[in-house]
Amino acid sequence: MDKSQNKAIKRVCNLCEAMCGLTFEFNDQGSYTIRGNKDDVFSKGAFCPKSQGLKDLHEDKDRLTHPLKRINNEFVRVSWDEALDDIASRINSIQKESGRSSVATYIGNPNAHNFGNLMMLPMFFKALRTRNKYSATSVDQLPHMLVAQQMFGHQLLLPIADIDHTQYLLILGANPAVSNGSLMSSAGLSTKIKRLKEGSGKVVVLDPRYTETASLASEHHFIRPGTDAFLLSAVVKILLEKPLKIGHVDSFTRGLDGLKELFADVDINMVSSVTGVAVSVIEEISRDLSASETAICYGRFGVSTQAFGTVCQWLINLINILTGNFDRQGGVLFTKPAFDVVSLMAKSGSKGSFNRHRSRVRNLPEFSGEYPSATLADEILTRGEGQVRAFISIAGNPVLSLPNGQKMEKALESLDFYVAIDIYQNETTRFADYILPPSSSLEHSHFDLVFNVLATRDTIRYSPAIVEAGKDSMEDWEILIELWSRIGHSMSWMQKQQRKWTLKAMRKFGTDGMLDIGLRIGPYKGLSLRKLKAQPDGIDLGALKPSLPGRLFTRDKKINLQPNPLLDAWRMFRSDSQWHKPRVDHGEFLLIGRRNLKSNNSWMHNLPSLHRSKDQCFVIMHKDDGEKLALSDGSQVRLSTDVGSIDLPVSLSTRIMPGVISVPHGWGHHRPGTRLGLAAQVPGVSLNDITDDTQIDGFSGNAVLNGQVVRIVPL
Ligand SMILES: Nc1nc2c(c(=O)[nH]1)N[C@H]1C(S)=C(S)[C@@H](COP(=O)(O)OP(=O)(O)OC[C@H]3O[C@@H](n4cnc5c(=O)[nH]c(N)nc54)[C@H](O)[C@@H]3O)O[C@H]1N2
Ligand SMILES: Nc1nc2c(c(=O)[nH]1)N[C@H]1C(S)=C(S)[C@@H](COP(=O)(O)OP(=O)(O)OC[C@H]3O[C@@H](n4cnc5c(=O)[nH]c(N)nc54)[C@H](O)[C@@H]3O)O[C@H]1N2
Ligand code: SF4
Ligand SMILES: [Mo]
Repeated sequence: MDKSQNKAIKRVCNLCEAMCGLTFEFNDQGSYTIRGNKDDVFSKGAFCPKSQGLKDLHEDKDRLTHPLKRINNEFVRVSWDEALDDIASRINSIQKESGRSSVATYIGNPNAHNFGNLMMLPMFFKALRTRNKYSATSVDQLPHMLVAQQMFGHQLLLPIADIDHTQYLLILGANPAVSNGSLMSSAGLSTKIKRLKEGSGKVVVLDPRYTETASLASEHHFIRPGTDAFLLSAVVKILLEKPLKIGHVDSFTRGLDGLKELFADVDINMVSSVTGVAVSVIEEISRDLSASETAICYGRFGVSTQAFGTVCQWLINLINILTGNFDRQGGVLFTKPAFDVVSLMAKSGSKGSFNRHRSRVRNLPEFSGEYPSATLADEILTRGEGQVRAFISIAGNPVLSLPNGQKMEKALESLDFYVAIDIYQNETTRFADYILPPSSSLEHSHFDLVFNVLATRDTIRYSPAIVEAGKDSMEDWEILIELWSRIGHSMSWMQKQQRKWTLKAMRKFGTDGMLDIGLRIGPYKGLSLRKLKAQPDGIDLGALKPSLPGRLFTRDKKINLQPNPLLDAWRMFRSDSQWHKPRVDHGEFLLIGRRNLKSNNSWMHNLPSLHRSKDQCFVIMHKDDGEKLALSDGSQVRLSTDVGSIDLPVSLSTRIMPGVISVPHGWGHHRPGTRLGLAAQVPGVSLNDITDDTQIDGFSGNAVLNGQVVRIVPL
């Protein structure tokens, strides 16, 4: 099909969680422009500058288009068959020699936006049968998922903020005006926040920096990094001291007894001195949360990637339940997605698991079959039985994304065998023996399996390909299935036959076939891919509605307010006495991160349309702190930790809490062996060269990326 004949193709952007509907308008020459689709049932025309990167990404000369094999330290082009056969035989022989778990895998963030991979990965892992699985989950939202699994019975059953209908929104550790929202898919969030404030509603932001979101809100208060668990426990204590109005959730909630006693000795004055938030503010927030007609407590990345991230997410759920805002319009609710992957996972026994086994080197708990990524390098570098010898990364850039990236580099260098499925030869994949590049996302159809589960409104949209796929190209999932069909040992004749049939069926029906089945067996009767395709602007399935207790996946169909593991996390938090008086000496600062609207984690810095903006990689420091260190705007400083040091310029500001510095991650692309022409010219260094991998949420193992102590000296 020659797509250039079409005037316009509608497609959902796959770059972030906001799922904006876009229109690709073609001219007679077959070139196209990208704009927001006003008729889109979900996003109604909202979009951001990153959308322009879709075209750049497709046209990027540095984007790999055929398999590469390392021979004598040079990457050379090889055929798909040669690569796939050799990789499978190497993996098979390493597993045979050193055991299944001697091969590790790492799944990066773009997989969450990739329908084919989400469908294929469980099968792939089943064939690989390694315990050494890692992903970006444990440097991000692991606490959300762990808490959901413990309280609601399913790792993906996350309560979603009904931002379209609420009166009061408390935001902690999130900057949706830049990130466009996370675990709250909703296009045009800045407008929604502004509208809420300008109407009768109220938006309060607690953040160590006066962020872009804070500037849209009714109120902003600085909070000391890493101390949200204190603040949230004070709010819970205050709520429990008043008569509760839990609403209909009361009849299917377990564990209300004894909750008040658990929080009885939380000292609000102490909380105020630890967090830096005034007692009156803590009281007002508590009052507003319980007195507003509808209210939401929403805490995201900044509160999950801290020392007590699991406690934070548990307390946030408690707050929404105790204020009567759970499973209620204007509060938080569960979605009813047309492709109900939540129920399908439950049927296949994937509701989530915790602590069934522990990692070899640091004895960290597994979650849903994965170990915390902060210990991936340890498992590769630490000798002994069970050491990882081979590695497969799928759309991940652990060198720039995991704490202690330099240790990760050493680990990758030491491997016997490494295969990367990735579109770039970048900081991580340059160490690979093979890089297998998938086709560009515009070359195939797209469907959001995960983010429809996390959206603030139930809708469904199908995204066709925009351009014709290259002749010799393979989609991500096709690479996976070809590898899958080649790996594994001692299969029975029957198993081999089953694999052959599955391979044949998958090749024939593809991702669209899988999508069609998912829709047909989903909760909306009569839906099919054919019907969906007939609606290029999507189908609106309505606002979020109460769904409990039916939607719960706990055995007793009750919400568990006090699951034992979360009580353990709570006790760990309460007994960490050293932490009650965090010490920051002269010249030391608490580190927080920062995202930029024209960037996405570590991998969109090679795109001309996003590249034109100014240098984004600098330190933001409070003016008074800068003066104490005799710094002025633009001064170079050295940031160091026990792990390493980096040099960056500072920007002095009053829009950050004194004693705190903010640095973005995902920069530093000029390393030898990368092929990122534009990105390599951008100034910047990798923040994760100094973040300490031993600092984790002691309960879940999630990385601490906010609140680490950094020493600063002027250069
Ligand atoms: N200090 C600090 N560290 C952080 C964060 C932070 O805020 N501060 N944020 C954390 C968060 S939230 C996350 S999610 C992680 C992300 O961590 P990762 O997922 O490891 O890293 P990304 O930067 O998303 O890199 C994505 C990789 O996928 C490749 N890629 C892009 N599209 C495709 C595709 O379609 N197919 C394939 N096969 N490859 C593709 C890119 O080239 C790149 O190598 O980083 C975390 N690390
Ligand atoms: N433009 C752009 N959009 C993105 C991404 C990107 O890199 N660029 N990445 C995507 C990904 S993978 C994710 S996970 C989402 C994340 O999206 P969000 O969850 O919105 O996270 P961030 O934008 O990192 O904002 C985190 C906020 O937490 C604050 N913070 C840091 N430490 C603390 C603390 O201890 N307490 C409190 N209360 N606040 C703290 C930071 O100052 C920051 O403002 O964004 C996604 N969208
Ligand atoms: S907000 Fe996210 S989904 Fe929307 S256009 Fe920007 S990158 Fe794409
Ligand atoms: Mo993320």
